[in-house]
Amino acid sequence: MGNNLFDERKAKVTADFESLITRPNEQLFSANGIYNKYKYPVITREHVPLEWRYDFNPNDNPYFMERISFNATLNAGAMKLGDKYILVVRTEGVDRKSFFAVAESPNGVDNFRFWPRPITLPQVPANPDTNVYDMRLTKHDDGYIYGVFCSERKDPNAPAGDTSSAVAAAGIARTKDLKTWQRLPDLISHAGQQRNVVLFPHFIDGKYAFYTRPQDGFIDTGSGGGIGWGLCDDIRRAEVKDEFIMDAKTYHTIYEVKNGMGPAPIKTKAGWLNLAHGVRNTAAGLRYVLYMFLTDLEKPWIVTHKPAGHFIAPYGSERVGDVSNVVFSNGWIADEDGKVFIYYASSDTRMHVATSTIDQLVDYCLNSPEDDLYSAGSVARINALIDKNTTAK
Ligand code: M1P
Repeated sequence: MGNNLFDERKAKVTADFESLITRPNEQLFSANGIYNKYKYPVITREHVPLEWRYDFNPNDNPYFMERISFNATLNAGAMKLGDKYILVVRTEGVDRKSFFAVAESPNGVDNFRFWPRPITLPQVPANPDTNVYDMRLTKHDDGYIYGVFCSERKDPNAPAGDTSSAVAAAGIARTKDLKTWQRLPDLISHAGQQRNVVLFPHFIDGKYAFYTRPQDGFIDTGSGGGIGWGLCDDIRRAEVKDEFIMDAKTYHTIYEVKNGMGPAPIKTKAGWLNLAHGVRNTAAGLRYVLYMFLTDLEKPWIVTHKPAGHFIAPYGSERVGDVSNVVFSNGWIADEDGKVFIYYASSDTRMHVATSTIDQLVDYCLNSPEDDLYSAGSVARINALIDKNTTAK
């Protein structure tokens, strides 16, 4: 016997889902001319496949209700696989656990569809992850695709009754096809904790190179002073014995409280393009923005050009979400023709894309004034531009 409620709801939910997934995106005009944003987010919690959410058996689920619900899709790693634009999405359930799931698009700006199953990530024996998130993907010289991510576990030294203290470590897994993953031991470093760790794509003096973010505690970086750099001999037992700060957190900047590397950098003739996040404190809480800088081609740990202030910030509807006033990026894709797809999450809730080109981003880094850390310097830079424009007339 048919079940009208089940059939009607299933038909409507399926039709709404397909129309969302296949909705064309629209590039918006860019007043800044540096990148273009798009009208719609590229992946939201509504993009999570229906098979992961509903029991399709009318006898077991006569009301066609969600059995497993999702809270957010955010902080995705990105890469090109063949001609597909791939995101490895931090997918978070309403149970607050996040995991990784691959979604692909034919054009990088819309029609993202998840692969049939989430990634089954092998565990480190005897030390399972409580939560995993923010995977950075690196195609390395050694032939593997690496995913370096945050593995969070309860702090074993937390006092009795403290049920929130946690420890963050850099988890490492590798694959050749994004389907089957080999888990390696977590990165060992001599900082208390690590998050926002990124593997550089090339060997440096025969060693693996990591961007790190040493931190004293789970939230506070404390004496961990910024984005670090360190080498390791063997990725199968990764240990960074020495790390130094290559991009420091700095008083009265957009990275005053902390910062962290975004995706693995993009190689250009002018140097390596880097995208990072910076955090400052406000009366309304922490504000996370994205900033860019160039590093030396031969010595990618040396910053050569760094525009002042943020590159992308949470504005308008992006400002509101699960953790408001946040933009965060750990994935971008550079196409062969020089087009760049910057994937970023807003307010820890949904994924967006902004597009630009390598030429534009290099121009932005080379020709935008640096922060000289004083208001008077900012005024002097504005006056210099006005003088130039006045003389030009
Ligand atoms: O909630 C904002 C971001 O907070 C963390 O970033 P950081 O380590 O720099 O503070 C991360 O947990 C990130 O996932 C999150 O988006």
